[in-house]
Amino acid sequence: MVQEQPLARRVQPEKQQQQAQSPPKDQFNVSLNHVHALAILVSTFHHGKHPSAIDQKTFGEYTERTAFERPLTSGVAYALKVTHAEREQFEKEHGWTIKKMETEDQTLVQDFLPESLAPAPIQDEYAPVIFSQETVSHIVSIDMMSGKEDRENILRARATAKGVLTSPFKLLKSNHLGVVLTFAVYDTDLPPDATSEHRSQATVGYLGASYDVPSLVEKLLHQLASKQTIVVNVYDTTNASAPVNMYGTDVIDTGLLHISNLDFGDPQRKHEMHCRFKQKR
Ligand code: WA2
Repeated sequence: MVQEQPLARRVQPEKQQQQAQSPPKDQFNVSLNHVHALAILVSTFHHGKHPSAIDQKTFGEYTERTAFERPLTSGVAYALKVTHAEREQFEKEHGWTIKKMETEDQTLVQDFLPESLAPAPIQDEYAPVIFSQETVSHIVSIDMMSGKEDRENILRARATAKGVLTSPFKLLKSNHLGVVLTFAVYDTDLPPDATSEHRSQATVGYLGASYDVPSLVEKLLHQLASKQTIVVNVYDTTNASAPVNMYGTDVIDTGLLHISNLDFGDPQRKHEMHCRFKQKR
């Protein structure tokens, strides 16, 4: 007898195949749009309903089942805006303390456990992660404002009401170079001409997605027929005179070089992917 597969299993393989044929540019675009839609989902069903219709279990299942919509991301999470005055009540409600992001001493990946992290020191406000896709569950309870790159992204996302991207930095746990995309979630419909202070005040949280550069290059290479012979370098070229190498090592000139722009969706950041054949042809 043929057993009917669960819905997730039936939909995903076809979708994955469809997207495997799309150029990287379109894959970044669909990922960006879906992360934006997740921010609206949280606004509608978590902040817009009393009681909320979203908890960690729903968020985890929904984001796992829709992972095919964000083909190049390694995980998504939602952090809440918590002021210092609200901290005690927040921690009592959740049954855990807001943790500080530890960026040093991460050489032992297996030692990375949120429960072993120190409480966040006193700040005006915090951005603790309350919901996460299973793939990034290690960031739950961590104050995203205690990490330099995450903090800058949060501030720029809420001031601009746009999807914004960090510079490349070492992601937690994997220790791989990556970037984070952030959308702010607001408690009211903001007029297009709202000031950045108005936007900041109306902010209730931050929906973010991480892109792990080595695994994203791996995914892109698997979509090429002749992956064995292609050498890839990825650069952050935001500062054209000082490109940051994000992936790949020594560059050997074999004569054939193909450069493509990687568009993560934030016009303030520029990236290039350089592909060349390993052997001279
Ligand atoms: N997500 C995954 N790994 C990380 C990381 C991150 N930030 N920061 C360092 N390693 C919840 O913008 C809000 C995700 C931050 C969102």
